[in-house]
Amino acid sequence: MFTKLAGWDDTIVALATAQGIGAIAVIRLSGPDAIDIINQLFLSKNLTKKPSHTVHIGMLTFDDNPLDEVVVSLFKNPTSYTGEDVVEISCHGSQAIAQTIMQACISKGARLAKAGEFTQRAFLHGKMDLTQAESVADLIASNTAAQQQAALHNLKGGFKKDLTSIREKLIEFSALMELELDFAEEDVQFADRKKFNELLAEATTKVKNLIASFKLGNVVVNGVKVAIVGKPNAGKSTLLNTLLNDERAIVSAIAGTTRDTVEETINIKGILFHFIDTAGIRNHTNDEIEQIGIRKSKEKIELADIVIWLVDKDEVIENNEIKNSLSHKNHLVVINKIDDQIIVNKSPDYYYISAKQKTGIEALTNALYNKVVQQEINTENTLVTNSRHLQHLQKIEEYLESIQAGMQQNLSTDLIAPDIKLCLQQIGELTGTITNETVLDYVFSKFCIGK
Ligand SMILES: Nc1nc2c(ncn2[C@@H]2O[C@H](COP(=O)(O)OP(=O)(O)OP(=O)(O)O)[C@@H](O)[C@H]2O)c(=O)[nH]1
Ligand SMILES: [Mg+2]
Repeated sequence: MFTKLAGWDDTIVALATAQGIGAIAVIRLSGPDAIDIINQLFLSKNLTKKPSHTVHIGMLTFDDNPLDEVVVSLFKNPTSYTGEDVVEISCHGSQAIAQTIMQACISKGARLAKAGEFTQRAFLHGKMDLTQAESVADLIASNTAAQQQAALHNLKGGFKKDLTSIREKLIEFSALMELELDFAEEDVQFADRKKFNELLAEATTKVKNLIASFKLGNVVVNGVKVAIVGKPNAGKSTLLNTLLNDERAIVSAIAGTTRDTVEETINIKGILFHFIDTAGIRNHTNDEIEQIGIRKSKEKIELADIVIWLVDKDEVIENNEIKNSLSHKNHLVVINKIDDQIIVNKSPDYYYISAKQKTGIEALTNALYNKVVQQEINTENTLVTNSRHLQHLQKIEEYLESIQAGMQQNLSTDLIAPDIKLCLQQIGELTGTITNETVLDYVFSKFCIGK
Protein backbone atom coordinates (compact mmCIF):
# COMPACT_ATOMS: atom_id res chain seq x y z
CA MET A 1 0.00 0.00 0.00
CA PHE A 2 1.05 3.59 -0.49
CA THR A 3 2.32 5.59 2.43
CA LYS A 4 0.28 8.60 3.42
CA LEU A 5 2.03 11.72 2.19
CA ALA A 6 3.01 14.20 4.83
CA GLY A 7 0.65 17.13 5.03
CA TRP A 8 -2.09 15.77 2.81
CA ASP A 9 -4.65 16.35 5.54
CA ASP A 10 -4.20 20.11 5.59
CA THR A 11 -6.26 22.48 3.45
CA ILE A 12 -5.01 23.56 0.04
CA VAL A 13 -6.02 26.43 -2.23
CA ALA A 14 -5.32 27.20 -5.88
CA LEU A 15 -6.65 29.02 -8.88
CA ALA A 16 -8.51 26.38 -10.92
CA THR A 17 -8.96 28.47 -14.07
CA ALA A 18 -6.23 29.71 -16.39
CA GLN A 19 -4.11 32.72 -15.49
CA GLY A 20 -5.22 35.88 -17.25
CA ILE A 21 -8.38 37.86 -17.73
CA GLY A 22 -11.69 36.02 -18.08
CA ALA A 23 -15.33 36.61 -17.23
CA ILE A 24 -14.99 34.40 -14.19
CA ALA A 25 -12.09 32.90 -12.26
CA VAL A 26 -12.52 29.87 -10.03
CA ILE A 27 -10.54 29.33 -6.86
CA ARG A 28 -10.67 25.94 -5.24
CA LEU A 29 -10.10 24.84 -1.66
CA SER A 30 -9.84 21.24 -0.48
CA GLY A 31 -9.24 19.83 2.98
CA PRO A 32 -10.77 19.60 6.44
CA ASP A 33 -10.84 23.40 7.00
CA ALA A 34 -12.06 24.38 3.51
CA ILE A 35 -15.58 25.29 4.59
CA ASP A 36 -14.46 26.94 7.82
CA ILE A 37 -11.95 29.11 5.93
CA ILE A 38 -14.48 30.39 3.41
CA ASN A 39 -17.01 30.88 6.17
CA GLN A 40 -14.65 33.34 7.89
CA LEU A 41 -14.64 35.48 4.75
CA PHE A 42 -18.32 35.07 3.83
CA LEU A 43 -20.24 37.09 6.41
CA SER A 44 -23.85 37.03 5.24
CA LYS A 45 -24.55 33.33 6.00
CA ASN A 46 -23.09 30.57 8.10
CA LEU A 47 -21.76 28.26 5.38
CA THR A 48 -20.74 25.56 7.88
CA LYS A 49 -24.44 24.91 8.43
CA LYS A 50 -25.29 24.57 4.71
CA PRO A 51 -25.72 21.18 3.04
CA SER A 52 -23.37 19.70 0.45
CA HIS A 53 -23.82 20.52 -3.24
CA THR A 54 -25.33 23.97 -2.65
CA VAL A 55 -24.35 27.35 -4.10
CA HIS A 56 -24.34 30.67 -2.26
CA ILE A 57 -24.01 34.21 -3.55
CA GLY A 58 -22.47 36.79 -1.29
CA MET A 59 -19.68 39.24 -0.53
CA LEU A 60 -16.24 38.09 0.58
CA THR A 61 -14.75 40.38 3.21
CA PHE A 62 -11.24 40.30 4.66
CA ASP A 63 -10.11 42.63 7.47
CA ASP A 64 -13.28 44.70 6.94
CA ASN A 65 -12.36 45.18 3.28
CA PRO A 66 -14.85 43.88 0.71
CA LEU A 67 -13.00 41.67 -1.81
CA ASP A 68 -15.60 40.70 -4.42
CA GLU A 69 -19.13 39.45 -4.82
CA VAL A 70 -18.77 35.73 -5.47
CA VAL A 71 -20.60 32.44 -5.87
CA VAL A 72 -19.49 29.75 -3.45
CA SER A 73 -20.18 26.05 -4.17
CA LEU A 74 -19.92 23.56 -1.34
CA PHE A 75 -19.05 19.87 -1.74
CA LYS A 76 -18.75 17.94 1.48
CA ASN A 77 -16.62 14.84 1.90
CA PRO A 78 -16.81 12.19 0.64
CA THR A 79 -18.90 13.26 -2.36
CA SER A 80 -16.44 15.71 -3.88
CA TYR A 81 -13.69 15.56 -6.50
CA THR A 82 -10.96 14.99 -3.92
CA GLY A 83 -13.09 13.09 -1.42
CA GLU A 84 -12.45 15.90 1.08
CA ASP A 85 -14.50 19.01 1.83
CA VAL A 86 -14.19 21.13 -1.31
CA VAL A 87 -15.17 24.77 -1.84
CA GLU A 88 -15.20 26.45 -5.23
CA ILE A 89 -15.27 30.22 -5.30
CA SER A 90 -16.31 31.81 -8.59
CA CYS A 91 -15.20 35.43 -8.58
CA HIS A 92 -14.87 38.12 -11.23
CA GLY A 93 -12.07 37.10 -13.56
CA SER A 94 -9.38 39.60 -12.72
CA GLN A 95 -5.96 38.38 -11.65
CA ALA A 96 -5.91 40.92 -8.83
CA ILE A 97 -9.22 39.74 -7.36
CA ALA A 98 -8.28 36.06 -7.58
CA GLN A 99 -4.90 36.70 -5.95
CA THR A 100 -6.44 38.74 -3.12
CA ILE A 101 -9.00 36.02 -2.38
CA MET A 102 -6.31 33.33 -2.39
CA GLN A 103 -4.16 35.43 -0.04
CA ALA A 104 -7.17 35.84 2.28
CA CYS A 105 -7.68 32.04 2.29
CA ILE A 106 -3.98 31.54 3.06
CA SER A 107 -4.23 34.03 5.95
CA LYS A 108 -7.06 31.92 7.35
CA GLY A 109 -4.97 28.75 7.28
CA ALA A 110 -4.96 27.34 3.73
CA ARG A 111 -1.75 26.50 1.90
CA LEU A 112 -1.03 26.97 -1.79
CA ALA A 113 -1.57 23.63 -3.60
CA LYS A 114 1.24 21.89 -5.43
CA ALA A 115 0.91 20.79 -9.06
CA GLY A 116 -1.75 18.09 -9.39
CA GLU A 117 -2.41 18.01 -5.66
CA PHE A 118 -6.20 18.06 -5.96
CA THR A 119 -6.12 15.00 -8.22
CA GLN A 120 -3.46 13.39 -6.06
CA ARG A 121 -5.80 13.71 -3.10
CA ALA A 122 -8.63 12.24 -5.16
CA PHE A 123 -6.34 9.27 -5.86
CA LEU A 124 -5.25 8.93 -2.24
CA HIS A 125 -8.88 8.96 -1.12
CA GLY A 126 -9.71 6.16 -3.53
CA LYS A 127 -11.79 8.36 -5.86
CA MET A 128 -9.87 7.08 -8.88
CA ASP A 129 -7.00 4.78 -9.68
CA LEU A 130 -3.65 6.00 -10.94
CA THR A 131 -4.48 5.54 -14.63
CA GLN A 132 -7.60 7.65 -14.17
CA ALA A 133 -5.64 10.35 -12.35
CA GLU A 134 -3.13 10.39 -15.21
CA SER A 135 -5.92 10.74 -17.74
CA VAL A 136 -7.06 13.93 -15.99
CA ALA A 137 -3.70 15.45 -16.94
CA ASP A 138 -3.99 14.02 -20.46
CA LEU A 139 -7.49 15.44 -20.82
CA ILE A 140 -6.35 18.92 -19.80
CA ALA A 141 -3.40 18.71 -22.19
CA SER A 142 -5.46 17.38 -25.10
CA ASN A 143 -5.30 19.43 -28.29
CA THR A 144 -7.40 17.31 -30.60
CA ALA A 145 -10.71 15.47 -30.49
CA ALA A 146 -8.94 12.10 -30.62
CA GLN A 147 -6.67 12.95 -27.68
CA GLN A 148 -9.71 14.03 -25.74
CA GLN A 149 -11.62 10.81 -26.55
CA ALA A 150 -8.73 8.59 -25.49
CA ALA A 151 -8.23 10.47 -22.21
CA LEU A 152 -11.94 10.55 -21.46
CA HIS A 153 -12.18 6.80 -21.92
CA ASN A 154 -9.41 6.20 -19.40
CA LEU A 155 -10.85 8.77 -17.03
CA LYS A 156 -14.08 6.77 -17.08
CA GLY A 157 -12.00 3.78 -15.95
CA GLY A 158 -11.24 2.00 -19.23
CA PHE A 159 -7.97 0.58 -17.99
CA LYS A 160 -9.29 -0.09 -14.55
CA LYS A 161 -12.07 -2.29 -15.93
CA ASP A 162 -9.67 -4.27 -18.13
CA LEU A 163 -7.13 -4.90 -15.41
CA THR A 164 -9.20 -5.19 -12.25
CA SER A 165 -10.91 -8.37 -13.39
CA ILE A 166 -7.60 -9.97 -14.38
CA ARG A 167 -6.13 -8.95 -11.05
CA GLU A 168 -9.02 -10.29 -8.97
CA LYS A 169 -9.00 -13.67 -10.69
CA LEU A 170 -5.22 -13.96 -10.43
CA ILE A 171 -5.44 -13.22 -6.72
CA GLU A 172 -8.07 -15.92 -6.36
CA PHE A 173 -5.90 -18.53 -8.08
CA SER A 174 -2.82 -17.39 -6.27
CA ALA A 175 -4.62 -17.85 -2.92
CA LEU A 176 -5.71 -21.36 -3.88
CA MET A 177 -2.19 -22.22 -4.99
CA GLU A 178 -0.75 -20.91 -1.73
CA LEU A 179 -3.17 -23.22 0.01
CA GLU A 180 -1.86 -26.15 -2.02
CA LEU A 181 1.63 -25.31 -0.82
CA ASP A 182 0.41 -25.53 2.77
CA PHE A 183 -0.89 -29.01 2.04
CA ALA A 184 2.12 -29.98 -0.07
CA GLU A 185 2.58 -33.37 1.52
CA GLU A 186 -0.95 -34.45 0.75
CA ASP A 187 -0.65 -33.67 -2.96
CA VAL A 188 -4.02 -31.96 -3.37
CA GLN A 189 -5.08 -29.41 -6.02
CA PHE A 190 -7.49 -26.69 -5.01
CA ALA A 191 -6.99 -24.50 -8.05
CA ASP A 192 -8.73 -25.75 -11.19
CA ARG A 193 -5.88 -25.95 -13.74
CA LYS A 194 -8.16 -25.87 -16.77
CA LYS A 195 -9.91 -22.70 -15.59
CA PHE A 196 -6.58 -21.17 -14.72
CA ASN A 197 -5.25 -21.82 -18.22
CA GLU A 198 -8.37 -20.22 -19.66
CA LEU A 199 -7.89 -17.17 -17.48
CA LEU A 200 -4.25 -16.89 -18.53
CA ALA A 201 -5.17 -17.10 -22.21
CA GLU A 202 -7.88 -14.47 -21.82
CA ALA A 203 -5.65 -12.16 -19.81
CA THR A 204 -2.81 -12.50 -22.30
CA THR A 205 -5.10 -11.56 -25.19
CA LYS A 206 -6.37 -8.51 -23.31
CA VAL A 207 -2.88 -7.36 -22.40
CA LYS A 208 -1.59 -7.96 -25.94
CA ASN A 209 -4.45 -5.85 -27.32
CA LEU A 210 -3.63 -3.07 -24.90
CA ILE A 211 0.03 -3.17 -25.90
CA ALA A 212 -0.94 -3.16 -29.58
CA SER A 213 -3.14 -0.12 -29.01
CA PHE A 214 -0.07 1.93 -28.07
CA LYS A 215 0.83 2.19 -31.73
CA LEU A 216 -2.34 4.19 -32.32
CA GLY A 217 -2.22 5.76 -28.86
CA ASN A 218 1.18 7.17 -29.65
CA VAL A 219 -0.12 8.55 -32.95
CA VAL A 220 -3.03 10.19 -31.13
CA VAL A 221 -0.78 11.85 -28.58
CA ASN A 222 2.33 12.66 -30.61
CA GLY A 223 0.98 12.92 -34.13
CA VAL A 224 2.49 11.60 -37.37
CA LYS A 225 5.53 12.90 -39.27
CA VAL A 226 4.93 13.13 -43.01
CA ALA A 227 7.79 14.13 -45.30
CA ILE A 228 6.89 15.47 -48.75
CA VAL A 229 9.70 14.49 -51.09
CA GLY A 230 10.28 14.47 -54.82
CA LYS A 231 12.25 15.98 -57.67
CA PRO A 232 12.72 19.75 -57.89
CA ASN A 233 9.60 21.51 -59.19
CA ALA A 234 7.28 18.55 -58.54
CA GLY A 235 5.08 20.92 -56.54
CA LYS A 236 5.97 19.91 -52.97
CA SER A 237 5.81 23.40 -51.54
CA THR A 238 2.57 24.06 -53.42
CA LEU A 239 1.10 20.91 -51.86
CA LEU A 240 2.17 21.99 -48.38
CA ASN A 241 0.52 25.37 -48.93
CA THR A 242 -2.64 23.73 -50.22
CA LEU A 243 -2.81 21.39 -47.23
CA LEU A 244 -2.32 24.34 -44.90
CA ASN A 245 -4.60 26.63 -46.85
CA ASP A 246 -1.89 29.23 -46.49
CA GLU A 247 1.01 30.58 -48.53
CA ARG A 248 3.52 29.21 -46.06
CA ALA A 249 6.34 27.95 -48.31
CA ILE A 250 7.88 29.77 -51.25
CA VAL A 251 6.71 28.41 -54.59
CA SER A 252 8.43 29.19 -57.88
CA ALA A 253 8.99 27.75 -61.32
CA ILE A 254 12.72 27.65 -60.62
CA ALA A 255 13.85 24.14 -59.78
CA GLY A 256 15.59 24.06 -56.40
CA THR A 257 13.49 26.74 -54.72
CA THR A 258 13.16 25.05 -51.33
CA ARG A 259 16.52 24.85 -49.59
CA ASP A 260 15.75 24.40 -45.92
CA THR A 261 12.93 22.17 -44.72
CA VAL A 262 9.64 23.78 -43.77
CA GLU A 263 7.49 22.08 -41.13
CA GLU A 264 3.83 22.68 -40.32
CA THR A 265 1.16 20.77 -38.40
CA ILE A 266 -2.33 20.03 -39.69
CA ASN A 267 -5.17 18.40 -37.80
CA ILE A 268 -6.79 15.72 -39.97
CA LYS A 269 -9.91 14.25 -38.37
CA GLY A 270 -8.46 14.68 -34.90
CA ILE A 271 -4.92 13.44 -35.61
CA LEU A 272 -2.01 15.87 -35.81
CA PHE A 273 0.06 15.41 -38.97
CA HIS A 274 3.41 17.17 -38.96
CA PHE A 275 4.19 17.85 -42.63
CA ILE A 276 7.75 18.50 -43.73
CA ASP A 277 8.37 20.16 -47.09
CA THR A 278 11.82 19.24 -48.30
CA ALA A 279 14.29 20.34 -50.93
CA GLY A 280 13.79 18.61 -54.28
CA ILE A 281 16.17 15.72 -54.80
CA ARG A 282 18.27 15.65 -57.98
CA ASN A 283 21.55 14.03 -58.76
CA HIS A 284 23.46 16.80 -60.39
CA THR A 285 23.70 20.14 -58.79
CA ASN A 286 26.77 22.25 -58.17
CA ASP A 287 24.96 24.56 -55.80
CA GLU A 288 26.43 23.96 -52.35
CA ILE A 289 23.32 25.12 -50.45
CA GLU A 290 21.08 22.96 -52.58
CA GLN A 291 23.33 19.97 -51.86
CA ILE A 292 22.95 20.57 -48.13
CA GLY A 293 19.17 20.80 -48.65
CA ILE A 294 19.14 17.48 -50.51
CA ARG A 295 21.14 15.83 -47.73
CA LYS A 296 18.59 17.17 -45.22
CA SER A 297 15.72 15.82 -47.33
CA LYS A 298 17.23 12.36 -47.20
CA GLU A 299 17.53 12.61 -43.42
CA LYS A 300 13.89 13.67 -43.19
CA ILE A 301 12.85 10.62 -45.20
CA GLU A 302 14.50 8.44 -42.56
CA LEU A 303 12.80 10.26 -39.67
CA ALA A 304 9.32 10.36 -41.21
CA ASP A 305 6.54 7.92 -40.30
CA ILE A 306 5.07 8.32 -43.78
CA VAL A 307 6.59 9.74 -46.95
CA ILE A 308 4.58 11.42 -49.69
CA TRP A 309 6.53 10.94 -52.88
CA LEU A 310 5.31 13.69 -55.14
CA VAL A 311 5.80 13.15 -58.86
CA ASP A 312 5.16 15.51 -61.77
CA LYS A 313 2.73 13.75 -64.15
CA ASP A 314 5.31 13.92 -66.93
CA GLU A 315 8.03 12.36 -64.83
CA VAL A 316 9.22 8.80 -65.30
CA ILE A 317 8.58 6.77 -62.18
CA GLU A 318 10.62 3.70 -63.05
CA ASN A 319 14.36 3.66 -62.35
CA ASN A 320 13.95 6.59 -60.07
CA GLU A 321 16.49 7.26 -57.33
CA ILE A 322 13.80 8.32 -54.86
CA LYS A 323 11.80 5.20 -55.55
CA ASN A 324 14.71 3.03 -54.42
CA SER A 325 15.23 5.01 -51.23
CA LEU A 326 11.55 4.59 -50.32
CA SER A 327 11.24 0.84 -50.75
CA HIS A 328 11.48 0.19 -46.99
CA LYS A 329 9.34 3.16 -45.97
CA ASN A 330 5.61 3.58 -45.44
CA HIS A 331 4.87 5.82 -48.42
CA LEU A 332 2.26 7.14 -50.86
CA VAL A 333 3.00 7.88 -54.51
CA VAL A 334 1.19 11.05 -55.51
CA ILE A 335 1.05 12.28 -59.11
CA ASN A 336 0.79 16.07 -59.29
CA LYS A 337 -0.21 18.70 -61.86
CA ILE A 338 -3.18 16.74 -63.13
CA ASP A 339 -5.10 20.04 -63.34
CA ASP A 340 -8.07 19.66 -65.69
CA GLN A 341 -6.66 16.68 -67.48
CA ILE A 342 -8.65 13.47 -67.53
CA ILE A 343 -6.45 10.47 -66.83
CA VAL A 344 -7.68 7.37 -68.58
CA ASN A 345 -5.61 4.60 -67.09
CA LYS A 346 -5.43 5.61 -63.46
CA SER A 347 -3.30 3.26 -61.39
CA PRO A 348 -4.90 2.19 -58.13
CA ASP A 349 -1.45 2.46 -56.52
CA TYR A 350 -1.18 6.19 -57.06
CA TYR A 351 -3.03 9.28 -55.89
CA TYR A 352 -3.76 11.93 -58.51
CA ILE A 353 -3.88 15.56 -57.49
CA SER A 354 -3.49 19.09 -58.64
CA ALA A 355 -1.75 20.88 -55.79
CA LYS A 356 -2.30 24.17 -57.56
CA GLN A 357 -5.99 23.71 -58.28
CA LYS A 358 -6.52 21.95 -54.95
CA THR A 359 -8.13 18.82 -56.37
CA GLY A 360 -7.70 15.25 -55.13
CA ILE A 361 -6.54 16.58 -51.76
CA GLU A 362 -9.29 15.03 -49.66
CA ALA A 363 -8.60 11.54 -51.04
CA LEU A 364 -4.95 12.10 -50.14
CA THR A 365 -5.62 13.24 -46.57
CA ASN A 366 -8.06 10.35 -46.12
CA ALA A 367 -5.38 7.94 -47.30
CA LEU A 368 -2.89 9.41 -44.82
CA TYR A 369 -5.41 9.09 -42.00
CA ASN A 370 -6.24 5.50 -42.92
CA LYS A 371 -2.57 4.56 -42.94
CA VAL A 372 -2.28 5.32 -39.23
CA VAL A 373 -5.81 4.87 -37.89
CA GLN A 374 -7.16 1.42 -38.54
CA GLN A 375 -9.69 1.33 -35.73
CA GLU A 376 -12.25 3.79 -34.57
CA ILE A 377 -11.06 6.19 -31.89
CA ASN A 378 -13.90 6.59 -29.48
CA THR A 379 -14.58 6.57 -25.79
CA GLU A 380 -15.44 2.85 -25.93
CA ASN A 381 -11.97 1.50 -26.74
CA THR A 382 -8.99 1.66 -24.43
CA LEU A 383 -6.01 3.30 -26.06
CA VAL A 384 -2.70 3.10 -24.27
CA THR A 385 -1.12 6.52 -24.73
CA ASN A 386 1.28 6.61 -21.84
CA SER A 387 4.71 4.97 -21.86
CA ARG A 388 4.58 4.29 -18.12
CA HIS A 389 1.51 2.15 -18.78
CA LEU A 390 3.18 0.46 -21.74
CA GLN A 391 6.20 -0.55 -19.69
CA HIS A 392 4.06 -2.19 -17.02
CA LEU A 393 1.89 -3.91 -19.62
CA GLN A 394 4.95 -5.39 -21.32
CA LYS A 395 6.12 -6.80 -17.98
CA ILE A 396 2.63 -8.16 -17.25
CA GLU A 397 2.66 -9.88 -20.63
CA GLU A 398 6.08 -11.36 -19.89
CA TYR A 399 4.96 -12.81 -16.56
CA LEU A 400 1.69 -14.12 -17.99
CA GLU A 401 3.65 -15.95 -20.67
CA SER A 402 6.07 -17.31 -18.13
CA ILE A 403 3.18 -18.60 -15.97
CA GLN A 404 1.63 -20.20 -19.05
CA ALA A 405 4.91 -21.86 -19.99
CA GLY A 406 5.22 -23.16 -16.44
CA MET A 407 1.73 -24.60 -16.60
CA GLN A 408 2.48 -26.33 -19.90
CA GLN A 409 5.57 -27.91 -18.44
CA ASN A 410 3.55 -29.06 -15.44
CA LEU A 411 5.84 -27.19 -13.09
CA SER A 412 4.99 -27.54 -9.45
CA THR A 413 2.93 -24.88 -7.73
CA ASP A 414 5.85 -23.47 -5.76
CA LEU A 415 7.65 -22.69 -9.02
CA ILE A 416 4.66 -20.95 -10.61
CA ALA A 417 3.47 -18.96 -7.60
CA PRO A 418 6.36 -16.40 -7.68
CA ASP A 419 5.56 -15.41 -11.27
CA ILE A 420 1.92 -14.85 -10.31
CA LYS A 421 3.09 -12.60 -7.49
CA LEU A 422 5.35 -10.61 -9.82
CA CYS A 423 2.53 -10.27 -12.34
CA LEU A 424 0.19 -8.97 -9.63
CA GLN A 425 2.85 -6.56 -8.50
CA GLN A 426 3.04 -5.08 -12.02
CA ILE A 427 -0.74 -4.73 -12.28
CA GLY A 428 -0.74 -3.06 -8.87
CA GLU A 429 1.94 -0.59 -9.88
CA LEU A 430 0.11 0.23 -13.09
CA THR A 431 -3.23 0.98 -11.43
CA GLY A 432 -1.66 2.45 -8.30
CA THR A 433 -2.81 -0.05 -5.69
CA ILE A 434 0.90 -0.56 -5.09
CA THR A 435 2.87 2.62 -5.32
CA ASN A 436 5.49 4.80 -3.74
CA GLU A 437 6.22 8.48 -3.52
CA THR A 438 8.66 8.46 -6.44
CA VAL A 439 6.01 7.16 -8.83
CA LEU A 440 3.40 9.55 -7.46
CA ASP A 441 5.74 12.53 -7.67
CA TYR A 442 6.53 11.58 -11.27
CA VAL A 443 2.87 11.25 -12.23
CA PHE A 444 1.57 14.35 -10.48
CA SER A 445 4.46 16.64 -11.34
CA LYS A 446 3.11 16.64 -14.90
CA PHE A 447 -0.07 18.36 -13.76
CA CYS A 448 -0.76 22.06 -13.65
CA ILE A 449 -1.36 23.75 -10.32
CA GLY A 450 -5.03 23.89 -9.45
CA LYS A 451 -5.89 20.46 -10.82
N1 LIG B 1 -0.02 23.36 -63.41
C1 LIG B 1 0.36 23.09 -62.19
N2 LIG B 1 1.47 23.65 -61.70
C2 LIG B 1 1.84 23.35 -60.46
C3 LIG B 1 1.08 22.49 -59.63
N3 LIG B 1 1.70 22.39 -58.43
C4 LIG B 1 2.81 23.16 -58.50
N4 LIG B 1 2.90 23.75 -59.72
C5 LIG B 1 3.93 24.67 -60.20
O1 LIG B 1 5.17 23.99 -60.21
C6 LIG B 1 6.22 24.92 -59.93
C7 LIG B 1 7.04 24.37 -58.77
O2 LIG B 1 6.26 24.34 -57.62
P1 LIG B 1 6.87 24.23 -56.17
O3 LIG B 1 5.74 24.01 -55.26
O4 LIG B 1 7.78 25.35 -55.90
O5 LIG B 1 7.72 22.89 -56.37
P2 LIG B 1 8.70 22.18 -55.35
O6 LIG B 1 8.53 20.72 -55.52
O7 LIG B 1 8.52 22.72 -53.98
O8 LIG B 1 10.13 22.60 -55.93
P3 LIG B 1 11.53 22.74 -55.20
O9 LIG B 1 11.34 23.46 -53.92
O10 LIG B 1 12.35 23.50 -56.17
O11 LIG B 1 12.06 21.36 -55.02
C8 LIG B 1 5.55 26.24 -59.60
O12 LIG B 1 5.59 27.06 -60.73
C9 LIG B 1 4.14 25.85 -59.26
O13 LIG B 1 3.21 26.86 -59.52
C10 LIG B 1 -0.12 21.93 -60.17
O14 LIG B 1 -0.86 21.17 -59.53
N5 LIG B 1 -0.42 22.26 -61.47
MG1 LIG C 1 9.72 23.68 -52.73
